[in-house]
Amino acid sequence: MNSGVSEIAREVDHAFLLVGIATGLMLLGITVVMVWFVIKYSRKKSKRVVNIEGHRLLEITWIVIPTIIVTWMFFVAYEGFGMMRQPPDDAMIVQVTGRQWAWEFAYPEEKITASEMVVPVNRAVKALITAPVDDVLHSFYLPDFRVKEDAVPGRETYLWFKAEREGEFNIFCAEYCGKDHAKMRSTLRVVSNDAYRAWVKGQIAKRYKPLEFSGFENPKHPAFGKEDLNIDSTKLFGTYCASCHGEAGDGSGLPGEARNFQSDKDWKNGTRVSDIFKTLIDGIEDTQMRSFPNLTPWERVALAHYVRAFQTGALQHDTQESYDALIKEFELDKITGPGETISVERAMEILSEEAAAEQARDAEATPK
Ligand code: HEC
Ligand SMILES: [Cu+2]
Repeated sequence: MNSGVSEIAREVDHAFLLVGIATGLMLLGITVVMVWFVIKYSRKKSKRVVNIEGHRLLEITWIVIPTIIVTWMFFVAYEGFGMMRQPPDDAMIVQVTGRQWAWEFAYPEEKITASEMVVPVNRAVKALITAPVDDVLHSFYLPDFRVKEDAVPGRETYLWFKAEREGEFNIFCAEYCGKDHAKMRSTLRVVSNDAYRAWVKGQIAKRYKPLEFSGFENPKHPAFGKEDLNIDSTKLFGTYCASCHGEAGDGSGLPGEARNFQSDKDWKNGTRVSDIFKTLIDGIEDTQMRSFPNLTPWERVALAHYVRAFQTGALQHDTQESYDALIKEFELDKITGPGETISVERAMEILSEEAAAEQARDAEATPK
């Protein structure tokens, strides 16, 4: 385990060491005296027992010294605790959501979400932690930084840290949360400022990754397949879906009758790309199949293809009308123009325009 990657980590280690030494010394002292007494006052040696009425100096000593040690331990820990609970005002915000069984990181300022946490070195980071209301308790744990906080469904908790060196660190869930609790891991990557900016740009560009809209006209067109979207659907499926639907899409996951994708029987919304797309947006009411609002449209499209690929029976196919309806309903054509590619710079522009428009709306909405 790393030590000293942040000030909090050092404070915690310091308090831990002190408590360890103090309790170690007490254990040693008490044991030594006890063994000594056992030998010294052995019945074989002295048969007469003397009743000691009191010894003021001795009593004062064993009250005062431990009190001082314990009080000292308290203040050392209290000081560290105070620091842990007070993130600096300029801390960067990352929203952390724990759900069965994955961590998700949202950067509200940049409007991006990711499945790993990336932060710049030497910058205070405040993690706002939560879990969806219909999920269970998780615990966001950064062992190298000695910080841990519960993710409570429907509530927001927080922790903060400031990484003092670059590197990759573990993120664990420290609260047993069901079948795949042990797999609920992620990575915290602490990188240089420049690398962080580059990462953010990359994430934004990914969100605005162009899609060949001509693909919509022909469901068999490869542009509408997962390859061209350049999204790792296997990973997506493994992260979000396999726990219920099984790695092979056979519904072998969580008990609760998740759909077997291999069978073509009794689909509620249907097996067309547009149907699955909608299932992922709305979920299926009164079942464990929730909505996945955090997925980008292209991730939904990729997953829809992935799910369809499990089918062994007859597939329902989209028609021009069903694609048109999908595009219209979710304004897919507004996300990127048909067949047009945009640069990262243009993506940044669109983003800032969006942010400005949003601010203007907010300003209008707040009464003066
Ligand atoms: C918590 C468990 C769970 C997770 C996670 C989950 N599903 Fe489901 N899913 C279900 C259940 C249960 C059903 C069956 C609901 C019903 O029809 O009664 C279902 C049904 C479906 C259906 C069928 C819809 C229809 O028309 O009948 C699709 C498609 C689907 N899931 C896709 C996905 C994808 C893709 C993911 C990952 C992004 C996913 N699911 C994650 C539990 C889950
Ligand atoms: Cu968990």
